[in-house]
Amino acid sequence: MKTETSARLFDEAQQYIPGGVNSPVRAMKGVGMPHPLFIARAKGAHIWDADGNELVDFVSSWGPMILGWGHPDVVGRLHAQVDLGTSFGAPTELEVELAHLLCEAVPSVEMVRMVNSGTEATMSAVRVARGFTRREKIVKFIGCYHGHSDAFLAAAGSGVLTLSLPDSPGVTKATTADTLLVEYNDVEALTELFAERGEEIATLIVEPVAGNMGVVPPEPGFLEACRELCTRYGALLIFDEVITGFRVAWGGAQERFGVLPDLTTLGKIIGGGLPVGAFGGRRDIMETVAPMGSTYQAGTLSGNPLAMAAVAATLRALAEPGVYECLERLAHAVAAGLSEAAAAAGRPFTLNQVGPMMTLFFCEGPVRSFATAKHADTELFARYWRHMLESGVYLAPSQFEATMVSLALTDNDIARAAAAAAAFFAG
Ligand code: KE4
Repeated sequence: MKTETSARLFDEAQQYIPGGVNSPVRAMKGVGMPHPLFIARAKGAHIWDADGNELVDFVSSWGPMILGWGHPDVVGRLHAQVDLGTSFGAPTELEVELAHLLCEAVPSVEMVRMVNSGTEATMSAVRVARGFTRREKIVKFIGCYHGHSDAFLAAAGSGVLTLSLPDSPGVTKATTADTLLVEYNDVEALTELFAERGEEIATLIVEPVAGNMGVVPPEPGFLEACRELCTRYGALLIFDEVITGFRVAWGGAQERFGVLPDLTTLGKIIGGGLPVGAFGGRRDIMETVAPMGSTYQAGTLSGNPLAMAAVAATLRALAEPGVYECLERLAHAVAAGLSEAAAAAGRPFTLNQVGPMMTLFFCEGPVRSFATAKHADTELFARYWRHMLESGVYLAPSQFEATMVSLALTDNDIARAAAAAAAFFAG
């Protein structure tokens, strides 16, 4: 596959942008590429790189593009808004309409605040939870990613239960000392932690379906335990639905699994490809947010009309009857194509899937936590990823990310991916 233009652009990009990319995972280091692909345009479920290579996309820009690219309603609404003005720094009618729509759609959300990224949403939700409970400790799960604010950049420390240490230069020990870590799906360890420190815990934040260690579904009882322990000890439960929101169901994972958090964070899909995040939840909690309450949170471009135009068009398209049934059908076809290929070749693999998000792990299962996900053969995954790319199929360039299904995928696209995977595993 010719990629000279991407190579040239990468050489130049590295002079002016750290690592040549504006977000690390785009560098494609996890799949042994000498340089990332620079993308020129996209339409439907297809992308074209700077060298003109056409690829079937299963990344969806890490989740947002669930409608595919160029959806006429989204494009039309954006064009119209450009002529009306892209940002006023003042409230608009559209923000009211969308706040109402989000409160209708997400079961536990009674009030919502728009922000500009998933990181802003989770950072703000944790601050609100700490302000509301007047407590400082937060609980997160190893392998879950909630954006790059300091409190979340914590690595498992030494053997002491849940001790965490900074996972990045620039993050202080004092910050991560308030972050307690537990393995995903480990109800026993979580229960033990709450028994020991429950009175100090402001909030537990969880990806209700983990997507950042590869896809790891909640085992039966796990989300219920998170809910019950938070209720029992007076902590707030935050569902980080930046990936799962409007992906695994119209009402997100909380609708699909029937567990209601106190706060929910959203991003990705709701922005339809523009920078949008949101946090919301119980009215009594959200009323503590400035200017109504004293917990401060702000943003110049929060709720800006251009982004809200994309939100409105995207959510209206997703609200159409039959959309999520169609997504489930497409997702199962993708999963079948990939897993049958591996099974036919007798290769060890584990497919984890929750509707339109999935990961094919290159190891025996079950993959139920980061500790087990780490058994995956990342070298083999990298060879698989490069084979799929050469076959015209663009997957997330990391074993520890998700294959995202969009409504724009055709049966031909899915057949192409299945054939490419079969060729790889048979090789
Ligand atoms: P952003 O700040 O990147 O919009 O969202 C942070 C975030 C929060 N919560 C969850 C569950 C997330 O998955 C993310 C961001 N996800 C990564 C990839 N899985 C974004 C890709 C990137 O970092 O470039």
